[in-house]
Amino acid sequence: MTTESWHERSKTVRIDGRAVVDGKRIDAVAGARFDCISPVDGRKLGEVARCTETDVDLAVQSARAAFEDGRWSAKAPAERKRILIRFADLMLANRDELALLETLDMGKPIRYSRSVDVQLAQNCIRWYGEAIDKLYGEVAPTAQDSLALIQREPVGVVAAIIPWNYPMLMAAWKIGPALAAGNSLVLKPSEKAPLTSLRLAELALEAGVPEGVFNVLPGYGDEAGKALGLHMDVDCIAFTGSTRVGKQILQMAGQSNLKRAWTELGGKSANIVCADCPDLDAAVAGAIGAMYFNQGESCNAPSRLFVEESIREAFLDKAMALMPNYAPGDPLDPETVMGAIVDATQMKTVLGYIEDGKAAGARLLAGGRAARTETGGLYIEPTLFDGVDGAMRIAREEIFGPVLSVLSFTDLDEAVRQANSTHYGLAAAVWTADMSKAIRTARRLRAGTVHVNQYDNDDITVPFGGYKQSGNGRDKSLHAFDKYTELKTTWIQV
Ligand code: TXE
Repeated sequence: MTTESWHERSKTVRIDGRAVVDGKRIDAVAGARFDCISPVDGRKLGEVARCTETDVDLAVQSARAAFEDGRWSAKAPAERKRILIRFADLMLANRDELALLETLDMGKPIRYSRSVDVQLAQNCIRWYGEAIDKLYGEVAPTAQDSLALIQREPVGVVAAIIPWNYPMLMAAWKIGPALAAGNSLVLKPSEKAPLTSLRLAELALEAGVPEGVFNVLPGYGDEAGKALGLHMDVDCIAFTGSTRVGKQILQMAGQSNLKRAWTELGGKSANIVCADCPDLDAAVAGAIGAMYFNQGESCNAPSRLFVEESIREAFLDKAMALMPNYAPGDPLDPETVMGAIVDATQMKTVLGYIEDGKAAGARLLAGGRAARTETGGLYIEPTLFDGVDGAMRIAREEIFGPVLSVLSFTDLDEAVRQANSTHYGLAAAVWTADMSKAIRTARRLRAGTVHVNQYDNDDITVPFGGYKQSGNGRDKSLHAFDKYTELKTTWIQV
C-alpha cells in the first residue's frame, strides 16, 4: 500500500477501546475512559476504558470460572492447537488492520508493524499452538514398587502486564504459551498502546477461544495493574516493563497470595567491537541498525557501544555515514525506518537524557533534537554521543529512545568489566574474528543473550530474558512453559 492509502485507511479504521471480559466488549464499570492519542500526528484516535479494581475482579472471576469448568483447560491439546493456529491465521488475514492500529497507537513505522510485529506475533501464537500436542510428561526412575508420573498442569488464572514498545509482540509472548498450556488469561496492555491487544482478544474469540479464557483490561498501571498484582485469585503474573515496576510486582506477589511472578525488565546492553572484528562494515551496520530500530525503544537495544580505540575513528566515520538513513519520517510511509516516540512523557525523558549527556561532557556527534515538529507528532533525531564515560547517566541508565553512547577501550578485560558494571543483564554482543576470544568473552558477559558477530538475531525457538535486574524467567521457546505450568508428581503404588 502507498503512504496515501495508509493515511486514507487510518481515517476509517475502527477504534474500539472497550475492555474484553467474558467474551464481551464492555466499558469499565465506573464508566471512566482515557484518551488515546497518536504520537504520529497528535490526533485523538478514540477513548479507552479505564479499568480499575472492580473490572479486575470481574475479569478474574470470568477467567477463574472458565478455568474451573474446563472449557479450555480440559480440552485436548490437539484441540487447543487447532484453535490457536486458526487465531494465528486470523491475525494474518487482518494483518493490515493490526499493523495500522499498532503504528497509530505507538508510532512505529508501518513497514515494521506489518512485516515484523504482526509477523512475529502470529508466528509466536502458531508456534506454541503447534508445540502443545508434542510435549510429553515423564516417568521418574523410581524403585519397582511404584510408578511416579511427572506432568505439567496449567497454573490457572494468569495475569499479564505488558509495555508499549512492542505491544502486539509482547502480548503474543504471553498469550501463546499461557493459552497453549491451558490457562485462562487476563491481559493488561500499556495505557500508552492498548489497541492491538483489544483487537487480538476479538480475533481469539472468532478463532474459537472460549469466552472468559482471554480477557483484556485496558487501564493504568497503578489502578488495573496494581489490582492484578495484589489479587488473591490470580495464580501467576507475567510482567514486561521497567525494573522499577518489576520490583513492585514481586512485592505485590509476596504481599498477596504468593502468585508466581515473572519479570522481563529493562536493559543497557553492551556491544563490544574489537579491532579484529571480521567485517567492520557489518559491525557498524549491526550496531546502528539494532540501536535505532523501533526508535531505540527496545529493552535489548545495544545502547552502550564499546569500540576498541584503534578502530574508533574508522568506526565512527562509517556510523556517521549511516545516520541519515535513520532520519525520522512519516510512520505511514512504507519507506520510513524511524517513526515517532510513544508519547510526550517519553519524549521529554529522552530529550532530558540528551541534555544530561551534553552537560556531562559527552561529544554530540549526531542528532540531539526533536524533529518533524510541524506534524504535531513526536519525533527525535537519531542521536550519537562519543567520548562517553562509564560513570555518566547516559552510559548507565536505560534511556529507551534513539540515543547511542560510544565508549572506547584499549583492554578487553576492562571493557568486559564495564559491560558487566550496570545492574542490568539483558543482552550483550562481541565482535571479533578470534573465536576463542569470542567464546571466552561471551562466557564472561552477564546477560541472558550474547551475540557474536551480529546483533538482534531473533527466533521464537530461543529463550529471551535477563540476568540481574533485567528480570527472571524466560519468554519464548519451550522454556516459557516453565512460567505457565506447575509440575505435578503422581505416585502410584505398584
Ligand atoms: O513502563 P512501566 P513505562 C522502561 C523504559 C521506559 C520506562 C518507563 O526505560 O522509559 O520503563 O516506561 C504497568 N502495578 N521500559 O512507564 O511503568 C503499566 O501500565 C502494576 C522498559 O511505560 O513499567 C504498563 O502496562 N502495573 C521495558 C506496564 O506496567 C503497573 C518496556 C509497563 O509500564 C504499575 C517498557 C503498577 N504499579 C518500559 N505501574 C522493557 N524492558 O521492554 C505501571 N504498570
